[in-house]
Amino acid sequence: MSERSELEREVSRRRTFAIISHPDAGKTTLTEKLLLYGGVLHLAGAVKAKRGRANAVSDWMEMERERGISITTSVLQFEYQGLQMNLLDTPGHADFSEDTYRTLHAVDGAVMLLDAAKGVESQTRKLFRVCQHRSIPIFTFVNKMDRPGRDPFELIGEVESVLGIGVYPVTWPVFREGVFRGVYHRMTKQLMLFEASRAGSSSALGAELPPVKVSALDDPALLEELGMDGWEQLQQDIELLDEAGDAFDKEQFLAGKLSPMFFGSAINNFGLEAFLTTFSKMMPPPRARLSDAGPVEPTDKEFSGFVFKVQANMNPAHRDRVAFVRICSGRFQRKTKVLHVRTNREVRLANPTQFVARERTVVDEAFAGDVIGVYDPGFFQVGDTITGGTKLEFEPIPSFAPEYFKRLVMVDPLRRKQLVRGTTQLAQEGTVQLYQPPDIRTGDMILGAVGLLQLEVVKYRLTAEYGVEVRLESVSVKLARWISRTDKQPVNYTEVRNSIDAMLVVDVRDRPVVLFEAEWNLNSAVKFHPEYQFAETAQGVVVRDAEE
Ligand SMILES: Nc1nc2c(ncn2[C@@H]2O[C@H](COP(=O)(O)OP(=O)(O)OP(=O)(O)O)[C@@H](O)[C@H]2O)c(=O)[nH]1
Ligand SMILES: [Mg+2]
Repeated sequence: MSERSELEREVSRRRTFAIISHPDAGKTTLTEKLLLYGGVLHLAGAVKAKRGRANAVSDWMEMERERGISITTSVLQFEYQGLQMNLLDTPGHADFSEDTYRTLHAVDGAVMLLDAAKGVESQTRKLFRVCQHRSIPIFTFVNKMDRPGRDPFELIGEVESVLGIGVYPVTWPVFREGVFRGVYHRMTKQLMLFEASRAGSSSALGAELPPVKVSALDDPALLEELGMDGWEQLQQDIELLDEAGDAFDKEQFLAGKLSPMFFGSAINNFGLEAFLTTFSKMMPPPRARLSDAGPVEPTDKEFSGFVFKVQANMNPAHRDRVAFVRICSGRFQRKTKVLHVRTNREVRLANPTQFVARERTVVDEAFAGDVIGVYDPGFFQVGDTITGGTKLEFEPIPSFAPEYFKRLVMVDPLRRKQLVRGTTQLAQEGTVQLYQPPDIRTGDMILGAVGLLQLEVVKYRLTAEYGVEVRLESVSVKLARWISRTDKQPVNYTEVRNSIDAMLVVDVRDRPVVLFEAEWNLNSAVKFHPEYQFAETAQGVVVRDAEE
């Protein structure tokens, strides 16, 4: 087979997507169940109680396991029906949303989870907006159907009105006396029933797949299964959907304007097979990505990709750092050199790996659409482009101005070296912003974060991963802005210090930042110093919730 057609074939079987939602909707649970269907996990059902779920594969970080929440995005690869899936399980908590925003840059589609009882929640709204900004297809999965929830029609209405997107229900929930009994697939016109004894159970079921019975909607046996009420309800619902709803419009779907909706219960494996088989048919392969040199097609022969995440200490035994690369075009081959565009250096990507969470396998080759991890000696930054030689750069990934600030105080001054290493690495990862006075690296360290929990993570990880105890003290800083000159000249630090009522510091990449005590100081700086720009993001677009 020619190289060209092999590349095309490989790219066409890549599917790269993120699972997003408000905290606790069940992303990690769904992730594990999908891996189970992909044959990767022999023991799914590891996400049990909120705490102490020692086996959750994608929540590998010590603190995630203790608290039962996801703190950082996890990358998981599995094969399903000949497709190579790259799944990214994101954290739901708003304090970690920067991580999720970056991840959304790396995917071609998203699965948005809703809790059946809660519908569209605040964080769902924000993340959805980021997806919309990128015009990627979005699937909706209504989870936790095993529990009393809202009316499915009401949920559709809420998604449509709150998110401003069309909804096409692909599966539809079926009940018997209010208990979730199965789903009807409107495209294949099949009904899948779950074993009655398991309906309503909320406990993880272990590795087995639940038995599924398929029959047609007009099967008289159905009456017996669902009872008169359930049977009538189903006929009515389907009739209503067929009459009132729009037909499925593929163009709208691909543009992220129409979301196929599914119902189920991740923890019980209910409705997942119907979801996954249809998802794999609908989810598109990688598409062209924008760069400053124009669109880059995934089937372009030259390799290209960008770093969307850097993560230190994934493996406590190695204490190394991994840069996550989304491949945008071509084929990646181990041991070949690539161009690191920002520094204009040729680098050899060492230890390219694919993941099931923390488990790594070395890969010899990977294709556009794949997410791989590469060993990072310390020079990769989020947003960096790498190519086979062409000098192009993909769209920048924004980093946000923090809203919470703390002064970092060491408990044991003898461990300063470890502290500097730890804070620098965590800041380079993007876990937190680290501010220090320019030039003097022995001065105060100030941490800035988008959410308070981020600061706790830093404190925890400094102890767990670097053996440094720290105290976080309050500091009178309210706002941080990246400062640059309107005329693009370099910023003169002395001039800034003399003219602007703020603390001048630099971030971990040596970019000047001014820290203001109050909104008022910022406003006056903006007003009286038009020669400067005060930016809320280090680069790129601001994706902010308008209501905030
Ligand atoms: N009843 C019920 N509970 C579920 C279902 N799916 C998940 N859960 C529970 O919901 C809780 C949260 O699940 P996770 O999978 O950790 O949720 P998440 O969305 O990954 O949470 P974050 O990553 O912290 O945002 C856990 O206690 C799960 O057991 C479901 O289908 N039914
Ligand atoms: Mg999670």
